[in-house]
Amino acid sequence: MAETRLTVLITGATSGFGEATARRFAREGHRIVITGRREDRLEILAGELKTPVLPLCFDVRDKNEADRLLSGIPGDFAEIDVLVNNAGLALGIEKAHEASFDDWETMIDTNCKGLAYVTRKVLPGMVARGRGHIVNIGSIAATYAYPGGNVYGATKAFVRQFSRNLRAELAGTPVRVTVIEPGLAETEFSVVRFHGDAERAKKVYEGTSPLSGEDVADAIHWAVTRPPHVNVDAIELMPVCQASAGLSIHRK
Ligand code: NDP
Ligand code: 8X3
Repeated sequence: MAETRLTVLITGATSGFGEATARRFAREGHRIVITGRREDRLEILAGELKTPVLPLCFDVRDKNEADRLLSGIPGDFAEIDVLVNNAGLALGIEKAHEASFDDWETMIDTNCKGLAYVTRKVLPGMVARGRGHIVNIGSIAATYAYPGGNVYGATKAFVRQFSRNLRAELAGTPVRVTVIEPGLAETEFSVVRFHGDAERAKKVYEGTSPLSGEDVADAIHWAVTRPPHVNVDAIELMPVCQASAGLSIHRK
């Protein structure tokens, strides 16, 4: 049992970083609210975590449903101490002039608008209670451009700047804000990006030692467990096999 039991809400806990983060905090006895669209996975995870767990099945793009469920969080779970805004996705790797606009809209609606809805809903309680920590999951794609990164990278730049602005606005309150920006990590991310093509997704990680969900959960956990006067503003982490390669020059 943790010395201080926190209530931790993690969006997108049905796989990858979110699931690993739920398991990490649950191991220490914290109360966990897990969310995602796949109800079966939420139920299975809730059954496996040996700590109080509340599964909330909703799509972060659905503002009304997010409002309804987050307003109705019962009893002990209602006072969120830590919000991990993790739900998100990349769709497609085509260059901008060939990419699907539907994919772009889905990324903007999920990674920007969904994250903003959940934050707007949870943040007032944190400020009123005088405690709380928002951890936003950005990406190295916010900083480093790559072909096919177009709107995905831009949504993650939104996440980074939104996090910085929250920090600026919350100075003077005890509420903390962190943005975590991972690089190559093997989760279901690439299967989703390639619209379910698991073979193509596997190739992304061939010959590499990518980050795992647990590596990112570890960074989140570290940021959250610093002393209350310490705000970890940002963490950028990559696997050792990855590095920013700088600018490219196209020659005729
Ligand atoms: P996964 O695909 O494994 O997990 C994504 C999670 O987000 C799932 O639980 C999914 O749940 C949830 N999710 C997606 N869309 C929605 C939605 N509309 N409503 C609610 N939940 C949603 O990928 P990762 O764990 O890798 O990704 C987690 C975050 O990390 C994302 O924001 C991603 O952009 C970011 N990231 C990933 C990197 C990587 O290389 N893997 C690197 C840097 C950042 P469900 O489908 O059940 O709704
Ligand atoms: C995921 C990392 O480099 O595939 O955010 O965009 S990358």
